[in-house]
Amino acid sequence: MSRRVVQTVAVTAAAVASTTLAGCDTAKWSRGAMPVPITTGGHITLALWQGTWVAALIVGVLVWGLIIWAVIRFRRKQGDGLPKQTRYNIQIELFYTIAPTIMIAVLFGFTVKDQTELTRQTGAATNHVTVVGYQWEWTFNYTDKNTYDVGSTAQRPTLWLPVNQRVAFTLESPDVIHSFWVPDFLFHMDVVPGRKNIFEVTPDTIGDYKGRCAELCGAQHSRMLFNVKVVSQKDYDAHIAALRAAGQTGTASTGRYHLNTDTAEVEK
Ligand SMILES: [Cu+2]
Repeated sequence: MSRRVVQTVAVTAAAVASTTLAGCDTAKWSRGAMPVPITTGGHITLALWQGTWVAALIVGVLVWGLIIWAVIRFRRKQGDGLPKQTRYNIQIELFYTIAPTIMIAVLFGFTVKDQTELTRQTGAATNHVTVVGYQWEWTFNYTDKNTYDVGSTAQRPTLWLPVNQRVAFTLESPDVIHSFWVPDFLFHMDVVPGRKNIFEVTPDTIGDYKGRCAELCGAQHSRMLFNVKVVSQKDYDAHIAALRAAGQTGTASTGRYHLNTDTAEVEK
């Protein structure tokens, strides 16, 4: 390869890299475009994501290096004859079968370990929320507080959670499969009719966040949005008291909705 070609490639690569990286949030790059986790479990997911990328990059650099080395080292110098052909090389075939199998096994092992931790039920939750996802809204039943909140077409529902308190979610659906997703949790779980899906989280950062349905559940799927507020225990208690004062006591449970696409509302 001539020196001029090498220089052109290097300059182009540097220009592309600098324009791509300029203006990008470097912290976001280090998270692999993931949001900042707001739960203790979210940090586990983020570490798995970052570790997988690092492992993939190491393998990628090795493979790209070997490809470039082979292209340069074995480039055709003269004549049209084929170079020496290699086939049925048992060592190489064993290597490229066993090496990827080991890589996948390692990734699988870490994934199973983290998934087990993320879906572990400690039984130590101080708050219990039964989430009902239905076409096309969300209801949040604060079951141990005997109160609930429900969304309407006019107003998105807001899920309130006290900071640093373990919360146990039970997910229910009276119609089709939805998926309860708070992107900043770095976690989502399907909401399946006839099943009670359960998971726990501990939110550790006060703030306002967004939630959505992550399963294409029908024509108005895009309408299934909700807000999440992680607040101090004092603010949480005040909000629960306000819901009760507004007459929202008891449970707005599965199967008690008018499943009308335009006027989904709770029947009390
Ligand atoms: Cu949905």
